[in-house]
Amino acid sequence: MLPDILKKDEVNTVETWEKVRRPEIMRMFETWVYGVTPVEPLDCLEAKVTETEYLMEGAVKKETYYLHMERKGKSCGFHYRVFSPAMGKAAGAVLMINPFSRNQALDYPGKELDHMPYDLITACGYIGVHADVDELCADDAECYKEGLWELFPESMEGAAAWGAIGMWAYAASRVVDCLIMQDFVECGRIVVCGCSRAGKAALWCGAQDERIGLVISNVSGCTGAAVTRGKTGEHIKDITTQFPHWMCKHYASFADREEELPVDQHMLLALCAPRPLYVSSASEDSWADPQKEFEAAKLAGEVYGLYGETGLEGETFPKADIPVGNGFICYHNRQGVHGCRRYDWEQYLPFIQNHFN
Ligand code: GTR
Repeated sequence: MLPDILKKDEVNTVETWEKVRRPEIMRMFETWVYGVTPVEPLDCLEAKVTETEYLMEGAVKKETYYLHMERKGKSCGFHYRVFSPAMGKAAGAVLMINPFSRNQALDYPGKELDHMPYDLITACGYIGVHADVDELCADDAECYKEGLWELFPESMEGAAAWGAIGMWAYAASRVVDCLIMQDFVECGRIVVCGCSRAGKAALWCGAQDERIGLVISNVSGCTGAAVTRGKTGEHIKDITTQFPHWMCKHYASFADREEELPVDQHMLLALCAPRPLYVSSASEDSWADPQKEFEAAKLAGEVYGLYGETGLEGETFPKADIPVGNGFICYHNRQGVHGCRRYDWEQYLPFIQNHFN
């Protein structure tokens, strides 16, 4: 049985959601799934431009930044690229978490223009930001602790210590700090997005960082947007065996006993409320399970309802390439395989424009 987000209507006001139930669900995700994000401040957080170039005959400015962090004598950092429309202040920012830059074997994020389509994003008047978060936490069970982990040694003990997904989400929030500090965009007009493992990180980032105004999950599947109980394809046992460094150690203890996990992923989506949320799947991606991603997106609507907003109520699982939802939650199941494609962005961008403009 799925845990009930609103405890069978026991939670029926925004106030009890925000003061009681939401913090309770946050704590459960920290403790049992992604691990605890440290709250201790950094001693230094600084982003500097290392390279500037112009693309598309000068229509797009590309700046590469290095974000440097320090705490208690240790330091680490990573690069992110900002693609800006040449004219005027941006109407918003689309931040794409990219943990794939070191891993050449992963080709499904596709070409840069599929994964970070700066031409489409800047044409809408937004900046596109592509953050190479694996530079501060490698996607590697052997060495993921070399980097960001070392900045918070005291909070990193035990089975609820964070894993790579938590660290990538944290890194994305530090990019948000810089975008706001440098006056690129206003707080609340930042979208966080990710494909697959980065989609899981984007959802966790959006749940924790309420400065993010809109959240997009692209094929995030198991431990991302898909309800775990009853799903096809990847399960806790598979993900924690293949990628033991992604989540906290507690999570692996729920392999083959998913029914006992105090949360399920529809509750993670609900933590985005009342901010607009887009979930998308790919029709041939049964490992991620499109039906269960849709189910989670639909269930999350209960919390949007508390705020008087519409989710996906009344919708049934759609045919491929038919986007559904015209409120605060939208969904599509793109025809094809796992990955992020231009088709996906062609649906996300009007959704963002609808809510930001
Ligand atoms: C799958 C993996 C998933 C998903 C994705 C990825 O093979 O099992 O959990 O996140 O690919 O590599 O990012």
